[in-house]
Amino acid sequence: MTIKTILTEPNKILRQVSVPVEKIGKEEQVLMDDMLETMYMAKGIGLAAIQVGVPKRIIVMDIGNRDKEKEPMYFVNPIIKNKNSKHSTYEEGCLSVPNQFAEVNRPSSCEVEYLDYSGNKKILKASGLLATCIQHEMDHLEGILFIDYLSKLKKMMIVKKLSKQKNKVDRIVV
Ligand code: GNR
Ligand code: NI
Repeated sequence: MTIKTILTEPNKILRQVSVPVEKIGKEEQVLMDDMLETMYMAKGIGLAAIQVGVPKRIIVMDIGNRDKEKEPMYFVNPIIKNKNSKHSTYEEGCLSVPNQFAEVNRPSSCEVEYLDYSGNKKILKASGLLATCIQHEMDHLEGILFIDYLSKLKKMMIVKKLSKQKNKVDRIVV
């Protein structure tokens, strides 16, 4: 398995719309394995393929307790259905927006139809953190980041901070 580099904002690749997977083959399964390992290494609870630079509609998640056994979940070509009209607010973070957190309002529950690791069709009813996380990941497939929901000013401040941070890192590397 391979740890991949997670792309961070600002990066145009993160704004791409990801493409449906036609067939889940070895290549897709290796990608899912690598994504999961990368996500665990970064201490995240979810990761979309575009975050490692691959524009395919693939998501991995594990919202389980970190100390307990791993509970990996794989979503290929997910579709969200029956979004609850009741919303709830979560403090969200994103591995592509490092060290920045903000409250985001989303439907409190939803259903998601998807293919699993082996290509079997599944339907999952999600609520709580699971619902929030799956919607956050679905946004990545459309090129949307949680900071897009914030006020222009808040978003600008975050992007500015991240740009500065990137320049710093570049200087050290160079
Ligand atoms: O690790 C993550 N935590 C998180 C917390 C609240 C809402 C969404 C998330 S997803 C995030 C990992 C990530 O960036 N996935 O795309
Ligand atoms: Ni994210």
